[in-house]
Amino acid sequence: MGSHAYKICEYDCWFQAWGTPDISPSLAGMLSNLRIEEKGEIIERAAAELRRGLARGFGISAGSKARDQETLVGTIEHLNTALGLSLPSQKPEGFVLQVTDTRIIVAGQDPRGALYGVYRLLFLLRLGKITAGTHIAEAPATSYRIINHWDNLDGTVERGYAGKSLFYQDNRIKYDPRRIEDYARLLASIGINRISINNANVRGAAKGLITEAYLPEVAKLASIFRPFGIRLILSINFASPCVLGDLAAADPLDPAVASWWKEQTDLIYRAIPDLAGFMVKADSEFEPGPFQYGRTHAEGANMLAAALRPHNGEVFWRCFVYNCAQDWRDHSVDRAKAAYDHFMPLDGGFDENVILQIKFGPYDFQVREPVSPLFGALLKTRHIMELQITQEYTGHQIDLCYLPWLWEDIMSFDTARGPASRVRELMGRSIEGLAGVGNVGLDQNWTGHPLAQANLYGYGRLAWDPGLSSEVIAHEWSVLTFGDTEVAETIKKILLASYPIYEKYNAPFGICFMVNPGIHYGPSPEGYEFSKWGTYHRADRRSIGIDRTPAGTGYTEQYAPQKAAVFRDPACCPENLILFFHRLPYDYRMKNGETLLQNIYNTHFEGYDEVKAMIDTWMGLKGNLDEGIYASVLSRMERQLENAGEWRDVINTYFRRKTGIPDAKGRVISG
Ligand code: GCV
Repeated sequence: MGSHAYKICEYDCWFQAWGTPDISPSLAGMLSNLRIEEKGEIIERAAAELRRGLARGFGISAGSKARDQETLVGTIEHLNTALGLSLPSQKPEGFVLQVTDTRIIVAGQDPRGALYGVYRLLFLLRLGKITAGTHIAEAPATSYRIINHWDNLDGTVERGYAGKSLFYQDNRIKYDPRRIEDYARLLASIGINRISINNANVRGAAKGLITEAYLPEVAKLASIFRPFGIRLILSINFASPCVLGDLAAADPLDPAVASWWKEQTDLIYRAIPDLAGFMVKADSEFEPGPFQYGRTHAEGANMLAAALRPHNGEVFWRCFVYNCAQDWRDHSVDRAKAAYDHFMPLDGGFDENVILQIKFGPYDFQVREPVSPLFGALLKTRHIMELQITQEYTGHQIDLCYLPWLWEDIMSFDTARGPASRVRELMGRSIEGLAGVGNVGLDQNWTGHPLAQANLYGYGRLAWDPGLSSEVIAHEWSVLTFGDTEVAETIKKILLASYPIYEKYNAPFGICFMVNPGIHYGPSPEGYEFSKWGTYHRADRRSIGIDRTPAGTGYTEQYAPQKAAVFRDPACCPENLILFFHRLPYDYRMKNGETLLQNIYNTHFEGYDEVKAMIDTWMGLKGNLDEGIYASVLSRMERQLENAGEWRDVINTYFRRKTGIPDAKGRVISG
């Protein structure tokens, strides 16, 4: 096995000191002579990023002596006018990357495009994909490539597993500006262009973030992200006119409320003129919203949209709206139907600067749930898809779970509404982008689990190009992080195996929510069964699952007819989702000829064994990998094994007790 060529620095993520093995003298010659004549915050940042990347990454120090070899960076318009080039125009934020025998040109459609082109040049250099003759024209498929922080002003991070908040401490905005700049670099390098900096649950001091008490500090943060092409979003509390102002109610149709928001929004934009807008979690999990006043979500969102419109701001209105005070005895309510039921009737009723933010599935970032039926169905309302990069239900960044594997599956989902109706084909058309709940914190390596950096990297790459496979992303990330070595190849394989392994020892076949309530780590088969949250499986001694066909809750009918027909029929329904859609007896025959129960036993035994095998593979890397990373991953994998063992034993025992049926293969399941 080859050894790594350089000392890996976890903090640097996918920007390592790569060295120059793959760079020919002629490329090095061109790269050491940069010509960047354009002025402007982002273009100048692009120039600085190229200089920095070349120096730190490849040891090439770029001077600016005129020679017959050079690298040009600028906007297409500038380069065409100033240098008489005839570069073709690209889509917004796109770029052209051209390499001849004497010249490298990185030309952006706009300054952001040039910045993205610079990062692509650096990464492609490392991936060994730049040669004389390279000609790349690229633009992001989507306009909205957002990271959502669920950071609280006291410094905690809701569902954060990588240390405290990057932005806050003790109800103050407090951060290390160098670190924020490094974060902005990481994000811009994968194409992120917007970031919300506070929790969707706007509680406590965070309610005041939009007031003069905090705005000057928010503005300073915005100015660190700005040169990287990243605009801030603020999460707001719908009841602000009452909480911050002196109004008795926050009724969106009350002119006094609308004018309160207008004034407050004007004030906010005086501090941050390029704020991207507000994110709103309304009428959800105890957050206030328009329902309190008998108003619709369109009425609520449009009122805020009116205040934002003069500033080119937008409302990111979340569709995570459901009854979180359900009676578990009541079988007539199905939480899975909530988002579609609430928002589909409002299609066409939202203003142009309202963007609905829809979780990828109908529940809540479960390990396996179907894609929300709103995608493909909403035709007259702007919307984006929300993913979770932080591993709330996928192992808390203790267990290894490479999320692009799941996201590739989501992108492949065919909504069956018209031609080219796969999610990846809708991206950049009806689905205008992605919002991902971030996975970083103050941990030195950003993500807690060193390999969870791949999830952040993968998220950005997929928002940029939804057609990328999880394998390509894993390859890029592994090589950029670990070098082009056998170590990187092994780590790539470990990543690609990790999601199916996690899924095997988790809640079986799309049943969802068998986690410990509240914390959402570790098994508790009935943890949510008799609670108000609306996520039940109703296992008894014969059967398990909710019938979501027309004979049951009718959720299947929210999909296009062709899709509904697939989900309706257990014989056609994808087996990894079969318990999401159907109530089945334990002796139901799965495609492999074994019963549902036996499949549950099998997958849980296998999941545990596969974690063990993964640890063996990891241990095979000892000596060939940075000792610190090796040890920190190994210690997490050992905790993962414990977790997988807990899942295996709790789930298998639960079903063994319910059914009285032993494992057909005679393996030990506790009594
Ligand atoms: C920000 C889930 C999480 C909550 C989160 C919520 C949301 O319910 O458990 O922590 O709150 O989703 O997306 O708003």
